[in-house]
Amino acid sequence: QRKFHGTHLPKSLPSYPLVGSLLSLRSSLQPHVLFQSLQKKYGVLYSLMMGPYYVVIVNKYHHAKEVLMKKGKIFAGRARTVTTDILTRDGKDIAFGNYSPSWKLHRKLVHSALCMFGEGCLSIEKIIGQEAASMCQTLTEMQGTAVDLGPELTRAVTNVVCSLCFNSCYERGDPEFEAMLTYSKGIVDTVAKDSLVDIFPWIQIFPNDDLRTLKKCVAIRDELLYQKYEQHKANYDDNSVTDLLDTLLRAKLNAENNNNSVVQDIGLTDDHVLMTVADIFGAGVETTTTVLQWAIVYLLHNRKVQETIQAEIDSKIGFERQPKLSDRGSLPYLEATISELLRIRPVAPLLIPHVAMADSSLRFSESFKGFFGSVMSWHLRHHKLIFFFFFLNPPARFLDEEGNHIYSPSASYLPFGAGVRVCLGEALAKMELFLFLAWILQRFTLELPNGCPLPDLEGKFGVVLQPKKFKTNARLREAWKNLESYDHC
Ligand code: HEM
Ligand code: PLO
Repeated sequence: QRKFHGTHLPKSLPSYPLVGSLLSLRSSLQPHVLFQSLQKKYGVLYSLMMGPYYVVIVNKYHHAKEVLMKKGKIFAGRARTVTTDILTRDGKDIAFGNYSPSWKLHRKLVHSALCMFGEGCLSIEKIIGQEAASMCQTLTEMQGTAVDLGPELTRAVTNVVCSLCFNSCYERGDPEFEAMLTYSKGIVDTVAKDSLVDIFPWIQIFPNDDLRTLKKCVAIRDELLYQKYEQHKANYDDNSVTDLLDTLLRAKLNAENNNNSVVQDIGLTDDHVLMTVADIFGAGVETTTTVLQWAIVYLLHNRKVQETIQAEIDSKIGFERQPKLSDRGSLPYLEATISELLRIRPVAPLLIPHVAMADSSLRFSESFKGFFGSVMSWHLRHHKLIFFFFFLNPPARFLDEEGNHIYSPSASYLPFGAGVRVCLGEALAKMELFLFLAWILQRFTLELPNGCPLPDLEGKFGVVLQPKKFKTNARLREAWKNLESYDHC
């Protein structure tokens, strides 16, 4: 066990040899709710032993600001765990990889590839619009039936990120897409969810179903990725770099032309390139799809919110044209609803745990190299409010007196994190959420099918906080009943 000689260490949960504080963490509550509730007893900054790891739970904005921004670089490390190592070939990706020159380079490359889509001819707005049209066509065909919209939302979001990463997209029923749905579910169910094997790596010597599933799913994902990589290498043209994989290949080829040995040093090996694309693909699909599903849960629980958004869309866009990104300013209630969704059901309530890479301190406490600081963003957004009632609140808190959207009503609203490790896909995710929801609500009213219970509000905690499966009936609104078809992907 690590020895601390600081004077003001945060109050700690009881801890025992080997197991650390795990006995105090046994609870029916999900981790983000449990961590929030423990502060009543232990204060806003408290610590615990996750097996052999010293963890500090940060509950207040001023501490989070220190960890994420003021000392962002010091706390920019990530924990190496058994499951994330399997997923990322030992941390050769962005999200679970340590702060390093290669991590910096890959973030920059992804950033530049995402910017390329902001303006270029393959504008992101056009891509999302095509996918929204195709999705609405399918929803029209499914009308009157109780359906799990999950796969259709996933296909739309996957196709956006597929265009960005590989310049390709999936038709409905494509076997490769079906395989992707299956492996991705397997990964989400088994990776980075504070499982015992991540806390006590030696446990992996015993048979472990989750680990077997994870390895199988990662192998299927890698096979698909490898095929895309080979196709891109074969067709690579320096004058036509149109997607993320080409952008990474260009950087790799340039480095190889300059000096072969550099490729290893700066992290442009095949493994690094593949793991960066895998991250963006995985993050791009699972996060946005999850928020869209929460949006439907929220609208089914709050019919009035849905009606208000529809009235706003009807008066500002009407039925003659499709929603555009430039409508964001004139649809403040929809924007406020999205902000509210990200507050009450953050995709990553605990962010991704940050690790101190050097000795440092947090206000009133000392910390040491290797100190594993989990930034608790959940409570940062929830203090003064009672968790179970949030879904009953209309999203008015994100509107000012004139009804304009307030982007950040409180400094502790951090759904995408902040500082050096801030989410790379924030802008993309916001564009997608706005356009997909505007398209859907312009055309459909989302209803609870007869005999189905209202969807569960708690969700399933894991690497993303997902809603449980539920069914919806998307009813075509009167104005659209005579419309024949939409553009296809
Ligand atoms: C990291 C939220 C969508 C790519 C993160 C983090 C959060 C987050 C909380 C962790 C920040 C930290 O560790 O401090 C969200 C939410 C999304 C979303 C709420 C949707 C509404 C996306 C999309 C992409 C993406 C669409 C891809 C294009 C990433 C990457 C990281 C990340 C690569 C790791 C950054 C790093 O460790 O340096 N996101 N995200 N995210 N996100 Fe997102
Ligand atoms: C989702 C399942 C994919 O198959 C692999 C994958 C890659 C990147 C991960 C993502 C999963 C879950 C959401 C994560 C994202 C990186 C950043 C994002 C953790 C595991 C968030 C919300 O932090």
